Amino acid sequence: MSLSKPRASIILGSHSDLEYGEKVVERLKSLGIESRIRIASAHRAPDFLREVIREEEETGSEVFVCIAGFSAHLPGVVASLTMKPVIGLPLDRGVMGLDSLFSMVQMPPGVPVAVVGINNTENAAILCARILSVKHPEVLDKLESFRDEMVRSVVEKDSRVREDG
Ligand code: RP5
Repeated sequence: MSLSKPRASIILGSHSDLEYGEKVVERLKSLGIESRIRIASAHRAPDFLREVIREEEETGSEVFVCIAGFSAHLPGVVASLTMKPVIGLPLDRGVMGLDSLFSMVQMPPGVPVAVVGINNTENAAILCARILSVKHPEVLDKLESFRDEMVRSVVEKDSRVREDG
């Protein structure tokens, strides 16, 4: 068991992204991970973003989840300013989310961002948990229970459909 608590930071490009950030926080909480939301646009407040990253690192945060829409350079800029793993969650705010997906995913070699699907708050949180589980066995236990529950649910649906058919 690691001495530090598993902790992540959620950075939003705008207050208007808040509902997505809250979903990520909720899922992380269910997996025993502390997190907090910050708002710091890469385009509108770049110097402030730099401060936010430093402050979040000082809290012991080990992963950054960056959520943004439109020309979503937030996770790429964060990845350039920290050595922690960065997850990008693109939002469907413009051209069906493809604008933000492409802005996040095509990073220059050397500065990776792990990008999940458009609006996929669930996978952003679970990927974050998987990264933290390498160091925190209590998170791994929770992820295993979560996976077992998914299996149970599929098997149950299969047997229900067989019985009905
Ligand atoms: C992006 O532009 C934000 O991440 C948000 O998704 C979008 C719109 O921002 P607001 O104009 O609502 O602040 O930078």
